Amino acid sequence: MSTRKSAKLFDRAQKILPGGVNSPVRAFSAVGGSPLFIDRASGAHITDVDGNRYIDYVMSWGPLIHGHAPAGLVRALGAAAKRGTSYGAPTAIEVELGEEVRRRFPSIERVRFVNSGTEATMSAIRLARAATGRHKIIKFEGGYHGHGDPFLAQAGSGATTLGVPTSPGVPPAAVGDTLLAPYNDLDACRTLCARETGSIAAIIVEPIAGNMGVVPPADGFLAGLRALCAAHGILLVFDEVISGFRASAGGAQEVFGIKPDLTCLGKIIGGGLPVGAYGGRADLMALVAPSGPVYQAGTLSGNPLAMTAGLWSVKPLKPRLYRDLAALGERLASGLADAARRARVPLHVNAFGSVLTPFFTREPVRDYRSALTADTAMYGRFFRAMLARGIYPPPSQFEAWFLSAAHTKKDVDRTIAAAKKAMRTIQN
Ligand code: KE4
Repeated sequence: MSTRKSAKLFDRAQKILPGGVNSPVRAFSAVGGSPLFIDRASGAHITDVDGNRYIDYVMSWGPLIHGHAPAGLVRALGAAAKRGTSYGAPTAIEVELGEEVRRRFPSIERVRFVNSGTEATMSAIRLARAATGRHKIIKFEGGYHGHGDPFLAQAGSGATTLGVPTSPGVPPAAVGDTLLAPYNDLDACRTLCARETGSIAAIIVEPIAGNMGVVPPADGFLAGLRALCAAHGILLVFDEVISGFRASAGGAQEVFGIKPDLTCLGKIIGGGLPVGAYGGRADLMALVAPSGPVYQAGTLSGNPLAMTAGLWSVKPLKPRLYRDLAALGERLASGLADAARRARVPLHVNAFGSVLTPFFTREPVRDYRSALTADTAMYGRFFRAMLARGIYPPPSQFEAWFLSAAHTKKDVDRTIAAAKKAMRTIQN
């Protein structure tokens, strides 16, 4: 399998793009080798510029719950583009998508569309600070909420993958109000709330963690956070950029029956085009400009192409899809675990519906510290062995594998067969 054209493009790319990429995790620096340049994709498959075809489990990091380039989406985007790509003015379709979001997420009484998950979380925290008059926030070790300054403390995803959980360039003042607690550790949160009583504006949490790898919430964790926030006048912010429309059509808040004060969305809500959103209680959102003084704006916010892709993606989501995705996810998770068992490779697979992460560690992974026990070098060898067998997993141990409606049982069984062979080659 030649990857000569990708290698040549990567050489060229590194002369203009920092690290040759536009987002760090894509650079393969955590798994070795140089990144594949993708030429096209369809359904559950991507094809690189050398013509190699793979079953894709990155799926653009989550937005593509219907798979790559569904025919209906391509048609809808073509028709929308003919009417113009962006007006910088209100449109009917952004209202329609907003109403659809509220239908799926009853806690979101008002919503503002932005262009990324980062913008959504940055704006939600600004709003929480304005609404409470408080400055501090609690985030969780290994939680990733985009690259906004306040969040780059013990951040997950690419920040952990690169071993730089706290980034240079972030002045101490920018994270000085960011308090950290281990994920799934309610006692640690209680201690922080008691110590900092009256100064915490928000607790921001991935209700199903995806950026230290997949780590589901422990029983009672989310309900405990909800009660803690109510007791201390703290706003509960669910970062559902991954779990929104992914864990269910109403996200993790529907699955666990928890009503946050604010929710951040992204990924699926844009169907593969740049969209983020934040929303929640009407009294809070009324503070957002121009209805209130909290400033936030965006040239391309709510642009008609992205709204078209988002509406096309979220409108047809039905419970049956989630049942099918969960069954496929379970099949893949147990198949990977079985492959590791046969090869005597230490592996702990965390899964939730259509997302999962195989951690190369003996111990259960319940938080960032236990996730960090994973053998990232072994994950790198596994990644390369899978790539050589036509499977494209996330190029990082600390990311989620994503399934879509386009993945078939045959794809999953092919993946498991490849894993059985790969596992036999990765022991040192
Ligand atoms: P974006 O700014 O990348 O659209 O969203 C930031 C973000 C916010 N919240 C959560 C829970 C997220 O997972 C993300 C982004 N996710 C990563 C993958 N784990 C994006 C991939 C990348 O950085 O290239």
